[in-house]
Amino acid sequence: EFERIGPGACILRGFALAGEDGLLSALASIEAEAPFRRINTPGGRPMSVMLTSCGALGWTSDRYGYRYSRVHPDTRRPWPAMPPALRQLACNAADTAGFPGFEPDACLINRYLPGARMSLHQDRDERDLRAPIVSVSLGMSATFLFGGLQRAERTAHVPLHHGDVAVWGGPDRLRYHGIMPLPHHPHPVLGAQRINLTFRKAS
Ligand code: MD5
Ligand code: FE
Repeated sequence: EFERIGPGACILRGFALAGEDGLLSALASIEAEAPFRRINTPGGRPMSVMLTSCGALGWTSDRYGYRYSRVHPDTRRPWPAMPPALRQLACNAADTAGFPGFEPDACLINRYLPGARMSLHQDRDERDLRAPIVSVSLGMSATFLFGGLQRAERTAHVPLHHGDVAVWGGPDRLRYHGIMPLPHHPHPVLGAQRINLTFRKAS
């Protein structure tokens, strides 16, 4: 099911469900190698979301700002490789949404516990903004905030459920967006958490 929400943005409902088992086992091994961590914003405030990464580049922050790094900030080791099944899912979704030839080199993985949120922001730390971002939602449902190119523009509220895949590219790549605080509605498979994977071409 193809749900267009902007000229370059669409939601593929349930697109990740066919490969759910492979996705969850890949996630478990990434998490074992690079556990979720809470990071602070450059301003020093802890984010409510916990994160990890796989692929050549991982997204982190320190007091100097947000950036992509080739190594985990604590262990100084490279991030876990991007499992082929994950890359394939992201490329299939990008293709389906009209962005053929997507070559992600970073997958940021966010974990939301009940009450966690992500305030309105743009994703602009990637070098090539012509590449789309592919986002896979797992676990508890969330309300996605889809804004405009200016922070003050009104936001549309879009529900995202387990297995949904969203693709943001072209004229929608730099839209402000966020996630409303997560309600406590445990998911039958993942329990009281929401996991979001975002595939990016960072360099
Ligand atoms: C999430 N994550 O559900 C979201 C999904 C992040 C983040 O926002 O930065 O980790 S990605 C949603 C997204 C990405 C790029 C553009 C747009 C939305 N957009 O134009 O709306 O944890
Ligand atoms: Fe974002």
